[in-house]
Amino acid sequence: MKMVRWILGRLILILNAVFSPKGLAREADKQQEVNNEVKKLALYQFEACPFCVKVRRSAKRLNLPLETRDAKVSPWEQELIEQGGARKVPCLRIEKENSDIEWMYESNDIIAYLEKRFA
Ligand SMILES: N[C@@H](CCC(=O)N[C@@H](CS)C(=O)NCC(=O)O)C(=O)O
Repeated sequence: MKMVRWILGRLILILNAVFSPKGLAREADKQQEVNNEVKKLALYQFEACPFCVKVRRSAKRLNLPLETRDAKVSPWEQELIEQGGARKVPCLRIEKENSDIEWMYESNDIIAYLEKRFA
């Protein structure tokens, strides 16, 4: 079972690389603004998780230099469990303007949030 999951994961990564989405084009100053805003976001993820791939593709489509953190390794795994509340990925860590932190689970919710904010 572990082997099947590993093979499927690799297949997803290959297909993702082959059919990589095109990034949204913005004026240089607008892109710089977006890049600065994205510094307040981090995606806790597993490399070959299909839900994480879906979110990464959305970030790529929106041309967001989104930081990814491997939730299988320290310290991100502990941070996700202790601060986010569950060892489940994808999870988007959002630093708000007032420095509050929001932990957003569910790939569809994360994608909707990114599109609403950056599309
Ligand atoms: N409905 C969730 C499903 C997420 C999900 O099932 N993630 C798996 C990885 S693919 C997970 O975090 N499992 C917990 C674990 O492996 O410890 C979404 O769309 O984000």
